[in-house]
Amino acid sequence: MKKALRVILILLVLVLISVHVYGFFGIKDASIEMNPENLIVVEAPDQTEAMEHPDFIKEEYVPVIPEGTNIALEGKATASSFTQVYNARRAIDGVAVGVSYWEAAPNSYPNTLTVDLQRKAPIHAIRICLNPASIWAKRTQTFSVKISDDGENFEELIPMQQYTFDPDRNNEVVLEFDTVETQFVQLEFTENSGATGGQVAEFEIYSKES
Ligand SMILES: [Ca+2]
Repeated sequence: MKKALRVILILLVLVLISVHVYGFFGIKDASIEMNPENLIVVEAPDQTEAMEHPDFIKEEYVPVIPEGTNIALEGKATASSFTQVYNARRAIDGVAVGVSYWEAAPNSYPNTLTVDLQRKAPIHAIRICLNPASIWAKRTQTFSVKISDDGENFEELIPMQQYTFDPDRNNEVVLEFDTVETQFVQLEFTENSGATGGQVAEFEIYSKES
């Protein structure tokens, strides 16, 4: 009888140990964790939708190219002054990017930039460009437009006004007017909020008669 009791006790201890060990290794718990039904999936916000929000979209700007031909490319440019290497020729070389621009000597207003078209021609628009890169931050420049047949006696075509050059709008200012015949076109600058003198990367003068 004692022997039977000892066997029962041993079996009971073995059962308890096996349950304990089974639980100790957590096999049951691991299987629960691996079940996809028990996973909590946290979804990231939809970034595409967020980036398409109107507050994050820049209006696409299409550069304004006047009708006709830019005849300034055939002309000769002079200026009242220039700084470093930024001479007047750089304003009519057809390149608006990089360092191809004219800049007047510091604090020497008024500054003039003049193009001799080499002949009298009908013109109806001018386009003044700065480098369109965003490093050329938004600025204002105040200038007038004058014309002349002899390069000495100028008459005002467009009065002195302040214009905004904005890299989000190609850093360009386009002025259109009734066709006039002239050989010389001059810009006279009195202010530039982004530098100490007038700056022009391209001074384009448009004619429908090339
Ligand atoms: Ca240029």
